[in-house]
Amino acid sequence: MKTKEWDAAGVGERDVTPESVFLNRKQFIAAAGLAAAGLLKPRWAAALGKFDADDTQTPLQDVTHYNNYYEFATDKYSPARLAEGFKTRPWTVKLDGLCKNPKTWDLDALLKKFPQEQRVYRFRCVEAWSMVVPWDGFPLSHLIKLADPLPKAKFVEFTTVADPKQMPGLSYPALDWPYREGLRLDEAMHPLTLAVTGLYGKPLPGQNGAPLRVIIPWKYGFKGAKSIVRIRFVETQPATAWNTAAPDEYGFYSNVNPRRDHPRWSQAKERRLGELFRRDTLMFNGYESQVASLYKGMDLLKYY
Ligand SMILES: Nc1nc2c(c(=O)[nH]1)N[C@H]1C(S)=C(S)[C@@H](COP(=O)(O)O)O[C@H]1N2
Ligand SMILES: [Mo]
Repeated sequence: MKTKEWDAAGVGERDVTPESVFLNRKQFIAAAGLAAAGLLKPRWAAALGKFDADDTQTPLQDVTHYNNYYEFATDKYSPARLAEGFKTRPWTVKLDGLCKNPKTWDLDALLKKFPQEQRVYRFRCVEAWSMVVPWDGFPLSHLIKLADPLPKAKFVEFTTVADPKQMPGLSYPALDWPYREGLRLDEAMHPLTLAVTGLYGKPLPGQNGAPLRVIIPWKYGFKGAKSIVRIRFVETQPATAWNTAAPDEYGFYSNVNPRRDHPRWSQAKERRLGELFRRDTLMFNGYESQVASLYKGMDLLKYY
C-alpha cells in the first residue's frame, strides 16, 4: 500500500510567538492606550467568537512551512517553496450536479457576496500531529445555499486543481489525481464547516490551499480539500482520494476519534506543533457537543 500519510512530526519544538502578538512593545503600549481610551479595538484583543478555540495559536511559520500538499510534493517542507508564485487568479469554482442553480463562478464575484470572518480552530491530521489556526473565510453553507441543492442531493464532492505545469507532484502517482474529497450534505451545511480564503488575516498561501479550501475542524485534516475548482452535489457517497488509496486506513467520514486507531498507529494522542509533550486527542477534536448529533445512531467504529 502506498500511503506516506505518516511522519514522526517532530517539528516546531521551539519557542516562538504566534504572529498575532508580533507587535513591538512600543506599538503595543500605544495601541493599548488607544484601546483603553476606546478608540481602537486591536485584533489581538478581539474577543473570541463562539466558534473559536482558546488554545494557543500555532505560529504562522509552522502553519505555512509544515504542509501536506501532495500535488506539490509528498514531504512537508517543500510545498512552501514549490507553491511560491502559484497562480490563484483568475480562478473559477464550478457549482454543479443536483442543484437548482448550477454555475461557474468567478472567485472574486463569490467573495464579494460573502463577508469574511475569522475562526480559530483546532486542526488534527490523521498522522497524529495537530495545530491551532486562525482561518479567514465564510461558512460553506453560504455557497451551498447559493447553488440550492435538490432534495435528491445527499453528498457534496470537492474537486481540486491539478495543473502539472505548476505542481511537480502530479508527475508521481502518489494519489489518484485530481485530489477529491467529499462530505455528507448535512456535514457540509454545518455552521463549523468553513470555506477558507486566508489565515492569520492574510490571503491563504499556496501551500495551504489558495485561493479556496475547506476546513472541517472535527475531521482529520485530509478531508479539507485545497485549491477547490468544483463543488458537485450528488446522490451517493463520492469516491475520495485517500479513501480510494487505502479504504481501511482512511474512512470517508474520518471524524477525529481517539478510540478508533489507524491500523498502523494509535490515535489516542497527538503532537501539537510547537509543543514537546504529546497531548490527548479529543473526541471529534473537541467539537463533540456541536457535531455529535450528526452521527446519532451510527456506529462510529464501523463508519470511521
Ligand atoms: N488538494 C489537496 N488537498 C489537501 C491535501 C493534498 O495533498 N492535496 N492534503 C490534505 C492533508 S493530508 C492535510 S493534513 C491538510 C493539510 O493542510 P495544511 O497544509 O494547510 O496544514 O490538507 C489536506 N488537503
Ligand atoms: Mo493529513
